Amino acid sequence: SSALRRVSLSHETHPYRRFLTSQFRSLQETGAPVDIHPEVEEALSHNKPVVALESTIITHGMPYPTSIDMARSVENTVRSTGCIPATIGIIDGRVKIGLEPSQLERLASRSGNPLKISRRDISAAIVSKRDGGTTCSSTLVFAALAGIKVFATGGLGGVHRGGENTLDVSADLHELTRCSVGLVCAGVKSILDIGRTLEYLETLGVPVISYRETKDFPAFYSRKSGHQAPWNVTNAIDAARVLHTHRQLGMTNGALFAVPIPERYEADGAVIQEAVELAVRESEEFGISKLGKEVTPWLLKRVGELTQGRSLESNVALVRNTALIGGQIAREYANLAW
Ligand code: PSU
Ligand code: MN
Repeated sequence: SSALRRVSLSHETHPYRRFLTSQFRSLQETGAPVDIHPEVEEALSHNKPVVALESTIITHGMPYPTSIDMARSVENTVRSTGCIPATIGIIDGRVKIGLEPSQLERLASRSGNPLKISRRDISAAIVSKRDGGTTCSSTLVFAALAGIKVFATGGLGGVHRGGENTLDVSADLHELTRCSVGLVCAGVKSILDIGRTLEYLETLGVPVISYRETKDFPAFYSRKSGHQAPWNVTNAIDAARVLHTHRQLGMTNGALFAVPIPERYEADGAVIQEAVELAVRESEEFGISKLGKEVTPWLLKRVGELTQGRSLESNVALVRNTALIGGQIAREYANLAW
């Protein structure tokens, strides 16, 4: 029918579709070592919503088998919102945008000895045919490359405590200035200097938006950090509109949406906070805080030990929550015209 023809025609001529087609073509032409999962490619080319997910949280952020259970359940949460999940990682020197179940298992079990891959590591790790979990920074790179608009995870990296001296500032922050992706997370962990992280994001011009009734910026395990975000939104439509407006105005950087952990985990938050303080002190005492990329995984592991797994339970819950909100935002975004 003519109505159908119109739909498919407008589909082919849709600027987003054209953009993706050229992107895919140039990826193929350069022989880039990137495999976009057929389900993800199908969704992207029909302007169906996709949510990107990172994999350092799987390889270095949680112990096995919690990691694989979390990875699967978060993908299911994304599906429950009507979106397609694209967990991003590196397998045998190829970037996977959307992992097969066996590849997810391979990363989680660490059978291929995966590296923690941030932006700086990407190309050398590929040439060395390594496996890798992608951090927020490298996941942002690949989400943007594929044209995925929303990326959900637990915690963004940030300015480490003492960062004013050590210059240990996560590459995640700077990456948000390069990639036009909405990153949905539960704030930044209190293993970091949250105030300085927000200052740095302000300097970089990254929009920071609390996803709640107030501007309170959440602190991962607890709903409040004591710091304020400059903005808040209370629903997925407004969040999608912010991303959309940003793009309409030609601004090519990303935005950060911070969703507080569900209320029932708030009590655990206080207990976990004590463990965080102890772990940070230990990391300074043992010299861990000088070990670069090892610092964050060490602190995450130590907090898990000190809380006998309670931090892990909260962690899984908050990632599922951000995936749910991320899916809702991605769905609303797909309803907005380019
Ligand atoms: N915070 C968490 N869990 C994590 C990470 C951060 O609560 O798994 C991971 C994310 O992949 C993040 C990375 O992008 O650590 C930041 O590491 P670094 O501080 O080395 O930049
Ligand atoms: Mn660092």
